[in-house]
Amino acid sequence: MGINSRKVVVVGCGFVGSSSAFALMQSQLFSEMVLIDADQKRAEGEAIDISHGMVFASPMKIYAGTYDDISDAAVIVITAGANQKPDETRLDLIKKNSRIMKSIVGEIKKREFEGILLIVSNPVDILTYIALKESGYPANRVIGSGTVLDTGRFRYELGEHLGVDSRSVHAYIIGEHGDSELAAWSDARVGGLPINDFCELRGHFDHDASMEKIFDHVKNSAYEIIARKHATYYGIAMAVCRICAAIVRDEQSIMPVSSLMQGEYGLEDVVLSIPAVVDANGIETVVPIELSEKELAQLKSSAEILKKIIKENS
Ligand code: 6V0
Repeated sequence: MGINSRKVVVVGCGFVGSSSAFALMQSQLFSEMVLIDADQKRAEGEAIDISHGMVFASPMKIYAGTYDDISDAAVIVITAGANQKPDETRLDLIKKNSRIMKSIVGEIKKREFEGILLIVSNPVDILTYIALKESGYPANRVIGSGTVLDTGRFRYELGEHLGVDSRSVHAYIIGEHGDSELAAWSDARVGGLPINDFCELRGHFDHDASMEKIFDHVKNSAYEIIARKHATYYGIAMAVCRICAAIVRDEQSIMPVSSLMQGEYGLEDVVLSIPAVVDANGIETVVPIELSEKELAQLKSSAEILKKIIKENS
């Protein structure tokens, strides 16, 4: 059937799916958007509501559809599944959401879909691994949103701390999108300067304490938001939009999506986030940035945690 590069599908129209759809409508990246949810009425309501914003953005077709509408889509964004309740970790969602992911990928697989699967539901690394195995698609076509959001939060926090535009901060959160993630401090730069040099330029000298505080904020921000408003969705919606842009514009942008490790850092058969070049084919190549010994050990331990969970649940 071929790919219509201006068509996107969002499966799951809860907080994350509807916010992503709303952001995608405003982004003007697509001319057709299909919304699918187990609760068909919910998908219909979101499609109508979001369509009413179109006159203030630009024209496109938005409708609640079925899996028969997916075949020519460039990207299918999957956000279906339970979200974290206060005091739940992302990994607590595994049983419910892996069942949902398998059923959705089963439906997709029955059709001739040749585009990119973008997994957002949590635990995102495990569910991306499941989607990859269930679909049988090549690894470049199955991507998780991974630590793109966490990295956005990290750059935001660093930007605030240093009084600099967060877009001038180049620093990554890598590993699991969850409790075992880590900050790749040794690679972090601001405007080309190693991060500690930029900190000193701004009068900050207590690096260890600041690094710990900033990383804690980033790692715990989902918990902080959920404790206050029971879900997180705007940040991830923008991250979804950013990843879709890299795909449909064939941008070759570097972002820490989660993807299958194939020997990088000695890791195999596990999905987690390290920076990767993202283009129309999904993952063009991963970019194994240089890590300190401590960071490498943390990354390996994050991979072990994910592998153990995959093993326990397969
Ligand atoms: P929500 O508001 O409960 O929405 C979930 C939606 O999924 C509901 O509308 C359900 O009807 C629908 N759904 C359930 N089963 C199916 C199915 N089989 N087919 C189609 N639709 C189905 O949850 P929310 O939108 O808040 O969260 C969705 C997922 O995103 C959760 O797993 C979150 O943990 C995850 N998030 C991931 C983030 C990331 O960075 N990757 C960030 C925030 C949330």
